[in-house]
Amino acid sequence: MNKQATSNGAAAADAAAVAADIEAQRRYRLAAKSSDPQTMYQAAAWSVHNKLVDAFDKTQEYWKEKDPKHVYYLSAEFLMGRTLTNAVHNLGLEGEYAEALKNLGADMETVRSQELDAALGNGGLGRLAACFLDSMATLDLPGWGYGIRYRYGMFKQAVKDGLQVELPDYWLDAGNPWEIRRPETQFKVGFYGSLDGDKWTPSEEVVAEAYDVPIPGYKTKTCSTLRLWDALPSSELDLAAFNAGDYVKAVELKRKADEITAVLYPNDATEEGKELRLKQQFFFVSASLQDTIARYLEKHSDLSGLAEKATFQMNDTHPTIAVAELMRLLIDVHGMDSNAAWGVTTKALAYTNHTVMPEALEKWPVRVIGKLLPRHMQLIEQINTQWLASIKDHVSAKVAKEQAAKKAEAAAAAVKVAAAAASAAEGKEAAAEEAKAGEEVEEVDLVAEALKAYSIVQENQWNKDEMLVNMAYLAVVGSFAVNGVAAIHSEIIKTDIFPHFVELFPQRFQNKTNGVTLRRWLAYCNPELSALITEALGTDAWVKDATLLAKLKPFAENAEFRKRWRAVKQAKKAELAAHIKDVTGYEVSTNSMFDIHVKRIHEYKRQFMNALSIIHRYSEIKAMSPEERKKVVPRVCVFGGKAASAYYMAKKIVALVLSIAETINNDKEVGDLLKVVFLPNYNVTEAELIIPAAELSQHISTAGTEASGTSNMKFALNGSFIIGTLDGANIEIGENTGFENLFIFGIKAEEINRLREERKDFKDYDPRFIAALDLIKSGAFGRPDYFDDLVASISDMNRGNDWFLLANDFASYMDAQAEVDALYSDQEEWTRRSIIYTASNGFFSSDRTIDQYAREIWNVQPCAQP
Ligand code: 26M
Repeated sequence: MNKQATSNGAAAADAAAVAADIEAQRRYRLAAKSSDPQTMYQAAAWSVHNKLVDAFDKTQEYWKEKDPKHVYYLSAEFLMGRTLTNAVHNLGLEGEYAEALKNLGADMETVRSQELDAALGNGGLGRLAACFLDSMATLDLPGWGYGIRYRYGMFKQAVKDGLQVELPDYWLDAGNPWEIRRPETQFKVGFYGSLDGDKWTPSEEVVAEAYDVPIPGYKTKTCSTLRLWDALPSSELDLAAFNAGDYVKAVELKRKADEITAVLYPNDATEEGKELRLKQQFFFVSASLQDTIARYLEKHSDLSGLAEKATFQMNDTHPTIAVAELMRLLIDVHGMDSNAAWGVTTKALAYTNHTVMPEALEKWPVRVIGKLLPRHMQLIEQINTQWLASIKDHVSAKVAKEQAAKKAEAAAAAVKVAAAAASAAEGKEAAAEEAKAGEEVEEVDLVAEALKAYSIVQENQWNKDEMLVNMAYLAVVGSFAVNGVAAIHSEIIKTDIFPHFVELFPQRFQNKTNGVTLRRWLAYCNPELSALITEALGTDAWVKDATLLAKLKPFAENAEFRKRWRAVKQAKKAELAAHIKDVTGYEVSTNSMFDIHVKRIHEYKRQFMNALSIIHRYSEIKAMSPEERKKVVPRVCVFGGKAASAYYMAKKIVALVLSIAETINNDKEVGDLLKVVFLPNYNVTEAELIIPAAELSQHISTAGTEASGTSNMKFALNGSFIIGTLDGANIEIGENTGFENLFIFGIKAEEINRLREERKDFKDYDPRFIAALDLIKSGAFGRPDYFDDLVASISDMNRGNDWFLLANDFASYMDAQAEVDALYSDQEEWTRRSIIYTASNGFFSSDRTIDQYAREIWNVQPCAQP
């Protein structure tokens, strides 16, 4: 957007100043003479760092003085990606930096590509947190992110011998110019130890030290912070050990502290129940709460009004130990009585749910919490006891009502039976007596039984000897607001996950449909399309006001505009094609349709179903005459995504895609009609290259399983069509874009329970589905044995039994694919609708999402410097 800025005198002067600054950084901070790309990246980054520090200091001073209410976004993950160009863009200095680097003999593209991704997150949830930070700053909302400074982020995925291998992501290797270490901001965090009454003496203690990552808003002075905690050995214990001459113990303390922030757990759906993970969660939550309380007490004399100045938004259940920790801090450290503390806690905390997958819902064994955090386990038991007591009347009434209904039914039935046997009068009497018998005793048991459904502490259904803390229940009880992340998902959590809680407080449950930042996901990852949009609208104001994108709609009817739109897509496809050649060696034609399926690999996301549809397409092409082949719409099917290292089936899915790619791409008969590519190491930076090049993108989860999805929004905003199910935010994208513009297929969420029960016999499945599986089994793609378990998971009644219903959806998926091909053959119409996608989906800007959170949950107002 600042491209033209360099042509005027002021900007040229600015560029000269920037160049001088970069030079100074190289000379004095790096003491480097070389101008290799890495050095130039470091020098440029440090110069941007300084500008961010200025903006950051001013913002934080201003907020300190004004003391507005803040939101604190507690998240175990922030998937930030690269910072340099994004920060430069948000500072409005793109032209200046490009010019300055040019004058120094470097070029922006080469320099920018030196930066390693900050991948402190798994996928959707972590990237959402990063988009939210960008929007909070852009909207001038007083808000901080709080998380963990992992030294190893999400693993790097490489492909070796046709399989995924995981490599450590030591992202801090070359230093991190985007953080400010705060040795003056430290808090102690204790673990283990013993309880004497309610007095806890931890036996292990570490120090949390803050690192601030400045978050610049777009075209605003506001620069907020992401505060990440590192763990150090507690200096007192450390010194004591050294003084006692116990060198080994001192080193051991250091190792224990290091371990806490060493690595991000690379699971995005399965709960492992590892003690270290709970330690991480408590570590960052405790430090963040202590930090907030300390700042609050600088301005206020007691903590009773904390919730008027702070909301803590819990990003999934990962920070849910905050419910107990805030209670502990208020009661044990600040002397508040427990009722008052509960009042403050439940006014300060809010919880976002991101999944309905049972295996992802965190349940920590009482034993594990009790050992690591004995005082917290005691508090959770107390919270639970009080909670169950407070709802006992409600539950008794409910049970009594249900019993009365049952009795009336039973009595009516008895009357019928008796009437048939003897006289009606005798029958009635007998029925009434029967109903009375043992009634009192029974009802007490029934209430106790019914209360179990509301209990935060519950039996492990797989192991009756173990009790678990249901962290989602703790979050719901401890929060004033609970939200899902798309309309359908917010309904499903009410009916399937928390129905008992909805009964008690329906107002607590809300929806906040996810969004993505248009800065990173349109303006900056697709500058060509952005320039075209800006030219058409006559302003770049859409970058901050996404509703303006709607004004693009009339341009869809303009043939000249469509031609230019197509040209941009072609250019982005060419960039991706070059990248594909680079990393996989495969040559793909930019005349083919670019069909993209990128996201974490998971059975519920059904990459396997896409692979089967490709196998079917391949078989069809193979069976065609040369004449028929001329009518085939050529496709490049691109996959990307990481499989959690211990996720057996997901790894097989990656292997399958790699195998079919090898067979199909080397089949001369097929040529450009079909290519399959697995792009390794899908991450934020790869996404920025892939998404703008997409023409079709796949969001094909089993209805009711994908909470929202956020890449679907990014693709839609970049003019890519969606083939997908009625799941997550696909539904709202359909409402905004017009369902006629999406390729929707498959069953509906409300059908899945029924379908799971009345499964067809395998031999009655769609023959194309069976044939595709047979081709895998035949060894057509190599390694038939290796894929046995994968094939069995969707075809064997005794092994998985197609839990995600691929077979049910396959036929309608293929129909939708046929529609895709038909429409693609009409490039004018395709392009027209592509423009409609971009024009229709401004709603999915995270600015809108954050504005809704601020108004409807946080009650936080913008606080911009004049
Ligand atoms: C849990 C325990 C131990 C280790 C890791 C985890 C864990 C980490 C991340 C579990 C789930 C995690 O992320 C889930 C996630 O990314 N959910 C996605 O959230 C997006 C943002 O709301 C939604 O768009 C996606 O639909 C949803 O799958």
